[in-house]
Amino acid sequence: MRKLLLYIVCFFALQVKIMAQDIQVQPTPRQITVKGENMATPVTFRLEGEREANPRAVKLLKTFLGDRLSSKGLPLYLGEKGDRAVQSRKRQIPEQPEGYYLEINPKGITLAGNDERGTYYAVRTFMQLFRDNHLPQVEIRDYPDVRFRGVVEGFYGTPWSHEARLRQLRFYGENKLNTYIYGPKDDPYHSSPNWRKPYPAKDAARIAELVKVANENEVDFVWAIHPGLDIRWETSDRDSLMAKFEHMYDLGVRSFAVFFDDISGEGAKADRQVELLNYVDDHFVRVKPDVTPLIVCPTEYNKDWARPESGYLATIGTKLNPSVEVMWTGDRVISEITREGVEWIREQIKRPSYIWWNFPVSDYVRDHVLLGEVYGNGKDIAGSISGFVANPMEWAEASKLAIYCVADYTWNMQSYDRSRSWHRAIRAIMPENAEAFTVFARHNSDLGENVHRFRREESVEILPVAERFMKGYQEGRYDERDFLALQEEFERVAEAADLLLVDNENEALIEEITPWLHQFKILGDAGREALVMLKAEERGDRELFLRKYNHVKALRKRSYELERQFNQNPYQPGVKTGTTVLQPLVLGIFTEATERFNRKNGMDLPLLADYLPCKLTTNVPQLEHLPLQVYPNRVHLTPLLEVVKWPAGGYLQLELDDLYRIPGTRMNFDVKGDLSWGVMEVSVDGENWQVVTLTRDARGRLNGKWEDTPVKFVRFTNSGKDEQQVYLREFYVVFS
Ligand code: LTM
Repeated sequence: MRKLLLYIVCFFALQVKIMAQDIQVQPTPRQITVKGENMATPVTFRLEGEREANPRAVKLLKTFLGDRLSSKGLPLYLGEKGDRAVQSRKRQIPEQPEGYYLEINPKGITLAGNDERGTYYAVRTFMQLFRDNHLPQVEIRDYPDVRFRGVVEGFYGTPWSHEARLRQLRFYGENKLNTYIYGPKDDPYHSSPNWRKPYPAKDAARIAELVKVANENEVDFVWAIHPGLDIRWETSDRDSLMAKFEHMYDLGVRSFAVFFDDISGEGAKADRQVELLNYVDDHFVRVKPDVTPLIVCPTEYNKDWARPESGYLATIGTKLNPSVEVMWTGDRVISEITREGVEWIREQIKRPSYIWWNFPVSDYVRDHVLLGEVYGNGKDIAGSISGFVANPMEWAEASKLAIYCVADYTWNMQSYDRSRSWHRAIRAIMPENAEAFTVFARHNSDLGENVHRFRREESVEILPVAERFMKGYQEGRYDERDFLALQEEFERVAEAADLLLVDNENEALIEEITPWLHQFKILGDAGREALVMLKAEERGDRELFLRKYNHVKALRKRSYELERQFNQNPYQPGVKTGTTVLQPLVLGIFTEATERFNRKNGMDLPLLADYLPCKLTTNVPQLEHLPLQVYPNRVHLTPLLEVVKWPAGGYLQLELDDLYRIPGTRMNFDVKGDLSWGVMEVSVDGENWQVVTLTRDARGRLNGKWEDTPVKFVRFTNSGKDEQQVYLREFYVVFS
């Protein structure tokens, strides 16, 4: 008998577990208990508590249930702790900010928040559970790990459009993100030159609309100002900032931030910043009862840049009003956030940090799209931070993939599963074409070489096959199954590109990634054709080999043309896809097959090798790994967005592949004052150097040329005694 009982208990436990696995709520709830079988949704619901409950939660629920709401039907109790409608469930509601309790059973439904936002989130969860006209019998107790969760639109480049922002705010509501910080670097009214001025009427009306939609979605719209590039520590500038905040307040904004990132000189002084911030906090933020705590992004915003000797962070820690939130990007500008790192900064600033996570931002690798999994951040940092906002790509829709995962991670860190979350995100963003989008996204996740040395995994499933195959092929024996797997993968790549290019379920997303889809299609085709080349060469089919050889070369040319046609931003123009695994694989197969063909047939067909006629060496730490853009007779350094700290003796050297005349060089450090600290030199052998005379034009750019004798090396050195803080806006060399 006891055995039988045990079987019965186990059977039901298993059922409950199976059902629990079917239940998908985003972000992953803290505690779900399945109480019984799914029930058919009742025809009507009777809403109790409408008058006391959070009006936004009421509105959302009413819109969702529509005609199903009636004066009869299954009772649905809605409200916050303390409201009459949810009185009987008072003790079940988690006593946590934004926490909620949800219960569904045949007798009734309870959606009870610990506060207004908690009720709103209970409704959001209820909406997700309501699937295929069924509701699970469950009890959920839930609350977030991180107090402020969301997005900081803080990148360089084209700011998001108004429509994109509206879509984002709705997306945040759906995913229980509560913060959107408005701080696009290239909005002149957020930063210089116009931060002192009010927005023109049209822009102001748009911001007012964003605030309204943010409120409807229980998102705090935080408006940030970036005054440090040209601020003067005078009363007039302080008054301008206060007036600007008042103007934003009149538009409905109730949350504010001041950013002092990426500046140098006068604006970067900690004492002055703190004086201003405390003034704003004392005379604006804290005198308005409906304004939330001020947020600041300091100038030393990551550990790599923190200099104890400057006393900067110590000043912030000891003198800044304790209620002001301080942002932090981690151990580096772009880095994974660790427990050790957040504990370290907490010590310095005497408060938990508010994480500004620089992912999936791509403003320093603009030829890539970053669609990979969200991983690397500690699952044990929740207690040591006050907020966590992600800095996205200029591509708003494409950024939703990472934002979805950030919502999941910041809500419930311990349960966060990077792969599960990413797959769910894909289905949420592109349900009909999820498979094709998965193929595209898994080959578009790494950033390539970049100054921040931040890399992401890419093409992980196919990587071992690709490596094994190439090794085998080069050694003369590969596994046919690997060949077929690669063939299949390239086919999927080409198919995915085609399917997505005609997709119309998420047009905004497809529009953003279209250049990369075209490039992806070329990659898939080139991969398939390279494999045919390989087989043709093995069989000794000269004709087929040559046909495919020419086709791959033509595809390569088209890819190059695409690079020059789309995404022509001034930083990293072009369109790169599959750069970490698939592109090198195609190149490897093509090269090996062609070399074999040449050997067997006594021919000299050219290879495709990526040829870079220029090499960069430097001892300026921030300039290491700086990608070069090489054109037929010109090489550009990729501009840097942050301030470059150029030490005394620091040099930057370009080595060309041969001797050339240098009809022009240009450097723009965006420095108004003295530039005599820098010297440009050229050399034939890298040992004996000659100084190039530089002339300064009206815009402060340094121009030079060396046409006397051909040279191979060009270098620029800080020959002074002091470190220089400059921007690397432009640096190019023309050679002929
Ligand atoms: O990260 C911060 C605080 N500031 C800037 C961002 O505006 C920029 O988007 C990222 C990525 O390039 N790097 C920064 O330094």
